[in-house]
Amino acid sequence: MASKDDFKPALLIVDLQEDFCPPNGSLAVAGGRDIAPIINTLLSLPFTLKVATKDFHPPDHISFASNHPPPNNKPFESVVTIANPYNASEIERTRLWPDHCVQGTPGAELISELDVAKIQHVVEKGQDTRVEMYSAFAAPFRDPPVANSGLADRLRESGVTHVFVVGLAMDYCVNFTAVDAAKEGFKTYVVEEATRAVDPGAWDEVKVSLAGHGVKMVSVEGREVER
Ligand code: VGL
Ligand code: ZN
Repeated sequence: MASKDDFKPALLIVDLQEDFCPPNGSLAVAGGRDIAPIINTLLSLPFTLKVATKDFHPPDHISFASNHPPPNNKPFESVVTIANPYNASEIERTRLWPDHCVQGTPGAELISELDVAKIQHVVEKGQDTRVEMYSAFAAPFRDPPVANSGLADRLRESGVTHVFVVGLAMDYCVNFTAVDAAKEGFKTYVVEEATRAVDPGAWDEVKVSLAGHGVKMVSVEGREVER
């Protein structure tokens, strides 16, 4: 028989920060601010644990186009190779961005529309200047792992079984965070109305990829969203 212990859900609010939101964010995601009300509604529900993540970069972060020499230094366009700092043979190709979410700047703040008083734990990520870190769990490097945030242990300590991911951006940090949550063994969902993409054209492709990793897209209506 299913018991209450079989369902201990966490809400993971990814990077709902000024720099990812119009009108002034340096890496504004279209409609990013519009998801705050629905996330506040989710925050009023009895989740076992409510977590917010913050992209939190030093000014010399490797993902900023401004920190690379020309000609391969165009925000949104250029792609560079990043190596695992502890194992140069493990490499990742990664896109460059405008400077964003710099530690201590207003752009790194959670947006004021968010009901932050209901958030119990904040994860800051992307502090290691040498690696990109879309996932709130760790950088993409696995051999050896880099920049473990401790989030998986925090969720397990609370007995969390299911993880509901919302926030920004659907095709980057929400995507990678949800995939890692599933890899960590949590039943993982992305709430469709509570996220927005940097590249809306990538939406369907990301959905298929999420499904391939066992992550389900759900709607606040309660039905599973068809893909
Ligand atoms: C993100 C690009 C760069 C995100 C973070 O939060 O999705 N995207 N850094
Ligand atoms: Zn970033």
